[in-house]
Amino acid sequence: MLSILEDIKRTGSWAVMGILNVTPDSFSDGGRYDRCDAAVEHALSMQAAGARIIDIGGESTRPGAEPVTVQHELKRVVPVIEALRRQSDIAISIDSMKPEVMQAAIDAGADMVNDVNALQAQGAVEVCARAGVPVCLMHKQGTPQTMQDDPQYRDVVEEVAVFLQQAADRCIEGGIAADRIMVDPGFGFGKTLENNLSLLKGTDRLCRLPYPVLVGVSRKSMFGMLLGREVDDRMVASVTAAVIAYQKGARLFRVHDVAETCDALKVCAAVS
Ligand code: 7PJ
Repeated sequence: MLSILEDIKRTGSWAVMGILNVTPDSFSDGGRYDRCDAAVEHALSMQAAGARIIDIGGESTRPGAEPVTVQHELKRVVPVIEALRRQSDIAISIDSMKPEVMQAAIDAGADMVNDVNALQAQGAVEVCARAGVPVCLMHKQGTPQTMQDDPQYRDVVEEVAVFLQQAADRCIEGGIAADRIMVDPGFGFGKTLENNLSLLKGTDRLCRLPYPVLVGVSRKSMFGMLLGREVDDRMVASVTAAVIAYQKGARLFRVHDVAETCDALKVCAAVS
């Protein structure tokens, strides 16, 4: 994982992170072995399609989603991380807000931590500092339960940039090396459609921070609002937004449609 970040900083290369949700609503019912098997199979297919990182999450952070306990989250993610680690050397990211889950995931073979809460939970910075893993710090306003109720900003791009810089400062003070930090504006996390579009347009401002920028726009509701399309019909919009973010300096892309995004980014890189 560290070499991916070094390449991005040294050569301006890019990387796609494939999304692997192991939440119950993402998988059909069945035995744990089946679900774990299916999850690993999907991860390997995303690797074959060009993903260099697999982001494994066991708690839905979609608007209105209910929180899950540490035990539940661990039961969902740890077997999948262990099984994927046995079958592949791909970089594994744990998508969690909980330090206990981060630690268990790292012990099971995860290489980085992706936290939509920017390591603000008590003990989260310590876990990541001690393990020496790269971290992705994301901005959100409010909690997943309430964040879409009435988001408010004076200048969304500036406020997100300041938040991310302060989050990074806090991590560095806590012992995380600066070269292990990525930042993410958090599309859809306490943002209106207008806020999301401002952030996409302002990605170049965020890329002036001294950290690689990761964007997650894949299939998000901003495209539902803009286009009136259902979640399974937002691939072209998602890839287009990834291309725009790339042109403005983003280099890490958290996506569902790995092959299509990789094609688009290869074209971008060939002319940049
Ligand atoms: C993001 C995420 C994102 C990062 C989710 C969804 C919601 N992590 N986890 N950035 N989104 N870093 O995929 O629709 O945008 S969950």
